Amino acid sequence: MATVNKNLSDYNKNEVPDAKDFRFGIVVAEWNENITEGLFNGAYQALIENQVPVQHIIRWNVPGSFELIYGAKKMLQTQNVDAVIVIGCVIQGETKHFDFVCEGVTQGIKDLNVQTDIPVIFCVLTDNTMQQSIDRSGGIHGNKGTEAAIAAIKMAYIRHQAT
Ligand code: DLZ
Repeated sequence: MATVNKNLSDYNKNEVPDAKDFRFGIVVAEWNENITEGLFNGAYQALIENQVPVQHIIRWNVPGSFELIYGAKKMLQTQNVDAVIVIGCVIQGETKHFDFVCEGVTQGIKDLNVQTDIPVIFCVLTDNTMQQSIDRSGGIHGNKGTEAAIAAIKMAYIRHQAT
């Protein structure tokens, strides 16, 4: 059961604010779909378990992690959301492409957080192997999508409190 904080000074990292009135966007990259679907399921379930109504969750797909920047930007511009979660998975290959995609998406999402008033939560795995990603998308190391959803609820709460 979510615990409701009364104001920002009461903020406690172990408490999840009441999320039933918040709206969330989730942008999901199709590259490494087996991983990003696991991350999405973790995030979606965590939102539902924290009383977010199904109709308050909007999902959009984009081709790859690099497109998460544009997808999140358009989501912020066109949808009534309190936070956006971007979900992707970049796995190290033989070329430098990994570095450029990781750098690009990280900086792009950082820029959105600086430039706009709606928090964008970064749920992009940047792993050396597919196994590492499997382990973090519902495997032995948990689900980073779940953690991203809790972060999104906390940031939506902070946005509304700190006005
Ligand atoms: C091209 C590419 C490669 C090689 N690897 C990945 C990856 O591991 N994860 C991912 O999400 N996307 C990858 N992409 C696609 C890029 O993110 C992007 O979709 C293309 O460069 C087109 O802009």
